[in-house]
Amino acid sequence: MKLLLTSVFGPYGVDDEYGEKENKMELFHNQVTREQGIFSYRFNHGSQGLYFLAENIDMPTAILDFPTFKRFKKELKKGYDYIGISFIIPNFKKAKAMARAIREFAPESKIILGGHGVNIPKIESMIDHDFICRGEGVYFLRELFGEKADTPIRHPLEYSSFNRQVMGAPWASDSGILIPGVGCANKCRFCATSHFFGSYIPYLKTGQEIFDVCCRYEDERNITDFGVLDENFLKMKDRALDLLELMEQNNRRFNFSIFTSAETLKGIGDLDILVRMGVTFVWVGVESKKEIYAKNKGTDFQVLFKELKMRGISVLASSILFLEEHDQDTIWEDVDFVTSLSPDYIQFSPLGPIPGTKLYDDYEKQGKLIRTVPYQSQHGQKKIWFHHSHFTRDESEEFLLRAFEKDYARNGASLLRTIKTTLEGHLYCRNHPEERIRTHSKDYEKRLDMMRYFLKASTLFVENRQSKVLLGEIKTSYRSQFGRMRVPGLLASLLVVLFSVKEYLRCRFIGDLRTPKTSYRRLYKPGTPTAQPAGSSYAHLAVPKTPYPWVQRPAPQCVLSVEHQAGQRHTSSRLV
Ligand code: B12
Ligand code: SF4
Repeated sequence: MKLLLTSVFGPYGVDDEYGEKENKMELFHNQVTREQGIFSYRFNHGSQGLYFLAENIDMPTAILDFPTFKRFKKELKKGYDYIGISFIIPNFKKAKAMARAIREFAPESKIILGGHGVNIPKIESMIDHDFICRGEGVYFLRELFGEKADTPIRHPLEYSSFNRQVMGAPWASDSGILIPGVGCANKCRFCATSHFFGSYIPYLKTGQEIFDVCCRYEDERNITDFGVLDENFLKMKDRALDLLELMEQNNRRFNFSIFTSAETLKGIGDLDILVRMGVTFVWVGVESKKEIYAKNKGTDFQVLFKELKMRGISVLASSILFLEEHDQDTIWEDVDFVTSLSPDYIQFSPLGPIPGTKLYDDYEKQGKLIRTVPYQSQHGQKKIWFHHSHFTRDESEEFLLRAFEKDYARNGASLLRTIKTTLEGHLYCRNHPEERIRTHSKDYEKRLDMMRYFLKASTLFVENRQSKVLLGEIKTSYRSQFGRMRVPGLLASLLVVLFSVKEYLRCRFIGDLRTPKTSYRRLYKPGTPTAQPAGSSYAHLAVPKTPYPWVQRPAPQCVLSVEHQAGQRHTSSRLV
């Protein structure tokens, strides 16, 4: 018996019969820094759910991530007993075409549908299938295959992102993914994930379990930076504090980029705890100036963000446009509010009634859903798909664009904002009365070393007044904190300039599309000697083509795989 798990096929981010050009397979470039030109970050993220599922079932499983349709059809010939397709709502048409191809080319294979796409109403009559997993997948598959449901969760070791580029310069994959749990208990009205999973489902239930996974990452892969895929990581406060205690007791230093909420941060109390934990990036939902959501009640975001940033913690704030109370004037009050908080990054999302959520049910009852908008257009980077009293669909596209532009003009390039925040954090730690905070200044220093190489290219490409102001402040601060740049640093900076010129020309004359390559992981059974080392499927994509070798830091004294030596070159200096 064997299983194939696959994501939907590419190309992504193009106008074709399956999708739209606005639906790129990129987080920052599509949803956050999208209007920041060459300053926009270019990262790809693997389909983590597939690796997580494969690691936690005994059934031998192969993984096909980002296939082409042709490659997918070729794989079908291998005679899988089960084929699981993971898809989200905007990729409905792709999932449907894949299921049809399975019936045609592998009629013996059983089809399992999973991922957020299964929330589409009447999905069972729309896509060929044998099984549908609605919500959490590990326990579903274990049950389907007759495996023991209560086997402890095995956490895979995977890169958080790959194929990374900042200003055209390759940025090695040096951070791992951590998935402590799925879902969220808060169940905000619009939120897809909290409704999809019912409530919060912890995979790693204790601080010790998280700590053990982090140690495995460090011992086996030399990874100490983590992107944490957990909707509200610190909400289980005791788990977080136990993790911190273990890190400090065992002198293990990790860094975390997390999703959280105002309410949870306030619950933590002393924000120095975040510094001690190594939290360097937080994604917080501001949503609106009005306190519509319980998680934001009584929060002074000005103070909260200031406190985070002065500690060197980069803030990504998300804000929702086209709420019921927005008209063509009041919408700017919210844009003005969130941009005035000066977070390092802003994600503007149009309100999106997503099946399964309370918002969707409400809008369905009120007859607000526009039924003629196809699923591939319901991705949130172009037009709304409901009737709004004050915005047409075309206007929504225009307002969304202008909100991103406003943030860029008012706050400057996110790359520069985050460098400034890191500089502030370095000073904060260096001058802190407590030794356990002071020791963290070294981590900031390493990141800042790397970030400094981007200043020359930034000077060349700076696009607006606020970015210029930031650049000036940053340069002064570097000189006062670290002195002048040395020759190796200057050479690295020039290399970044070359990369950025090349990238600028590529975007100008060829187009700015970047799409992940297919990644295939051969059949394996977790925990057996034949198991492929986790992370290997992306390793060829993760290694930067020409990093800046002469500024290489001495490698730690331990034996690393070839992949790792390459990926190691500038660890510790990660933006997200
Ligand atoms: C990482 C991520 C991305 C990555 C994509 C990586 C990839 N390779 O696909 C990037 C940044 C590129 C991205 C892009 C987009 N994303 Co996205 N993304 C996420 C995010 C933050 C994490 C996904 C994840 O890995 N979760 C962890 C794993 C463990 O959970 P999971 O994937 O859901 O899998 C579990 C179950 O669903 C189930 N399962 C999943 N698949 C399968 C398959 C089988 C066979 C089985 C049995 C079970 C199963 O089992 C797993 C374990 O329980 C989620 C939000 C979230 N926190 O989940 C949004 C999310 C999935 N994205 C979403 C959206 C809308 C988008 C975009 C359209 C946004 C945009 N406009 O740019 C684009 C689409 C890009 C494209 N062309 O397809 C929505 C989907 C909404 C919906 N109902 O369809 C989510 C839920 C965010 C939200 N709005 O709440 N995204
Ligand atoms: S706090 Fe965030 S993750 Fe939790 S329900 Fe609200 S929006 Fe969703």
